[in-house]
Amino acid sequence: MASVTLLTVWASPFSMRAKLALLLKGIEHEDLPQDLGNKSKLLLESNPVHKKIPVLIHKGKPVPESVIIVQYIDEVWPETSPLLPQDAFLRAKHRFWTDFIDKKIFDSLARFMRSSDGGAAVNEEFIQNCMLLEGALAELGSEEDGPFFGGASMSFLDVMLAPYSVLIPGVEQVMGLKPASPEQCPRLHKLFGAVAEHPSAKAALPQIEKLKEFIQARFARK
Ligand SMILES: N[C@@H](CCC(=O)N[C@@H](CS)C(=O)NCC(=O)O)C(=O)O
Repeated sequence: MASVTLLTVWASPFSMRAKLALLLKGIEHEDLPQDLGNKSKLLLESNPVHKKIPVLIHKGKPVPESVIIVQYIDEVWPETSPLLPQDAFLRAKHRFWTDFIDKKIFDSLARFMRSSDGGAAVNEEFIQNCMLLEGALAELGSEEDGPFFGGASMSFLDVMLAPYSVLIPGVEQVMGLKPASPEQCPRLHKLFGAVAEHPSAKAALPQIEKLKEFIQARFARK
C-alpha cells in the first residue's frame, strides 16, 4: 500500500474534498475505490465506527471523516497551499461555516433529492441556506481579493464547498432543483465558476455529465 492512500467513491462529495486537498498540496497518493454495497475488509477495519468513505490512510494509520481528513492533511503538509487561516478567529469561522454546509446545505439538498412532493418547500429552504453562505463570503473577504473564501487561492472552506459546484448543477439538471440565482448569490456563482476553472478542482471533481448519470440512476424520481 502507498504511504498515502484514499478510500474513496468518485461520486461522493465527501471523497471529493479529501481528493481536492491532496491535489492542492501536490501529495502523491493512491486512490482505492470502494464498493459501498459490498464493503471491503480494509474499509471496515479503517472506519469501524461509521463504516463510511472517505478514509485517508497515512503510513498505515486511518483517518476517517472528510472534515477531519482535510484538517489532518493541512497539519501534516503545512508548507504547500496552506488551507486553514493563521488567525484563530478566522479558523473558527471556517469551521463554523463548514458545519453549516454539512448540517444545512447538504441536509436541505439531500431532503430535496428524497422528497416525494416535488420538493418546493425544501428547495426554498436550500436557496435561503445558500443566501446565508453568500453573506459569509461577503463577511470573510472582499471580492477584489479574489473569488474564493481564501481570496485568490482556495482555502479550507473552499475545499469543503467545492463539491457543490458539480453537485448542485447535477441535481438541478436531473431532478429539477432550482438553485439560488446569480442575483441572489453573485459571489457564490463566481466562486463556483472559479472552482470549475481550477486545475486541482478539475482533476478532483467529476464531470457534471458523468455525475448526472449517477444521480439519474440512483435518485431520479420515477
Ligand atoms: N461525515 C462523513 C460523511 C461520509 C459519508 O456519508 N459517506 C457515504 C458516501 S457519500 C458513505 O460512505 N456511506 C456508506 C454507508 O452509509 O454505509 C464525512 O464527512 O466524511
